[in-house]
Amino acid sequence: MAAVDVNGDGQDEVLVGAPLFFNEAGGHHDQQSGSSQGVYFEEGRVSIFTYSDGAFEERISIFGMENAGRFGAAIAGLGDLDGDGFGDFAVGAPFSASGVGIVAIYFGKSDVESIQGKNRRTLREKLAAS
Ligand SMILES: [Ca+2]
Ligand SMILES: [Ca+2]
Repeated sequence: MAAVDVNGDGQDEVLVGAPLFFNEAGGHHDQQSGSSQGVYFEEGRVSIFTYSDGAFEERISIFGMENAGRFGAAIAGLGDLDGDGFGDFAVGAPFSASGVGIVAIYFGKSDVESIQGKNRRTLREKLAAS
């Protein structure tokens, strides 16, 4: 869990990781088995909540895209890494990439719903080399 102002409005959003979150594979394809039928796809999830008027609202969930990678096991705010005024954050998936682990970096946006995988960079290669 982490608090990051991802949309730059001066109020922190709350990021909640659910590394054991699973789908009964429907929208996602299991790269390891090559199958997407009848398997539980344990991909992990990070949800971003905004807070206003005394209530939290879930705005978007980001999924790990890899079975049993434990995406969301760690979340860390990075400040404003790229200097665009929106808070950025890193999500760890310690069992992704055949157990090597990846760190995915996401960049904040004014529109919280637009924070997605295309927006992400991974540190997989650097971690694998260390
Ligand atoms: Ca905010
Ligand atoms: Ca930023």
